[in-house]
Amino acid sequence: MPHVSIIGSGNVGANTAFFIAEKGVADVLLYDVKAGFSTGKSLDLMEAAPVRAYRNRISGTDSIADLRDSDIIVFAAGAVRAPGMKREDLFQNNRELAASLSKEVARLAPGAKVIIATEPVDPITQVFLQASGMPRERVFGLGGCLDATRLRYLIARELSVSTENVSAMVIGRHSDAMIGLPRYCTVSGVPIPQLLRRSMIEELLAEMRDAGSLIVDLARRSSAYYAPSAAAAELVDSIHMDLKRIFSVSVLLDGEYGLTGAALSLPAVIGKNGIERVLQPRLTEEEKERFARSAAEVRAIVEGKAL
Ligand code: 2OP
Repeated sequence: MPHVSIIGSGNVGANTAFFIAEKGVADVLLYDVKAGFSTGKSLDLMEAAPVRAYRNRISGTDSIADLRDSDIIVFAAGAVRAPGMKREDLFQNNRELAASLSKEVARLAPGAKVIIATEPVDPITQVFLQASGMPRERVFGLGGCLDATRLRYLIARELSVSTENVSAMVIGRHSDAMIGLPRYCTVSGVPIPQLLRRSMIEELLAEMRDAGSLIVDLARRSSAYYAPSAAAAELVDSIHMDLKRIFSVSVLLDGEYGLTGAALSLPAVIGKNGIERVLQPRLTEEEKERFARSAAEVRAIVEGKAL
């Protein structure tokens, strides 16, 4: 039976396991370098099973060798932001970890589909790909789909409608430069520019952009993890069940909009093979310029050049 493993049993890792189990998708193995951490977390999660009625097993290990032949791996290891930090401030800290663990993943589970949740997600996705030698279809990051779930909530809140009727599209960097595409955001099929004033749309886009930082500032001790975990669990579900749902994920560009060599979010069909197709929504010239600028920024971060 194909299995799902999570590297890093902190808030994002453990909650992703919880959401996967609650949805009844698959058994989950948690791994963390901190001795006993994953076993402790998995015990806590399993002791909730009788009440929450999930039937999947969540287990924990201190041995990375147990990840052998995993079918899906969520990479959630590394430092998270403290108040006042930008996501890119984490790059120096998290790049070595991602590079070394990616080699272990390539050795133990060369056929795995890997979802990167570690920040800054676009450069870390790229580092993981380069160090592991795995193909872009099987290593991609949690970017635009997290931003889109936030925007869906904000649009629904503003219009007093169910979030279920709202869809949203956000592409580009998972950073202050993220690109929301209002004309591709709909409420029951109706594009939001027909429902909200331009100034209100701008306000909602700014709220989405600042959501991650606001949560760190308010909570003081941890960055967001419920929405990131929920988005990661949806990706696992779409891969495991071969649903071919469309999510905006951070993918290494290979000619999209004439660009290569940087990971940025674009909508993609996610199924049992990972990314099965990358979609290229029609962009305005201004959006294309912003997207190209973001690609250059991600390249500069990965190459260690100052922005
Ligand atoms: C966010 O909250 C975790 O940086 C991530 O957007």
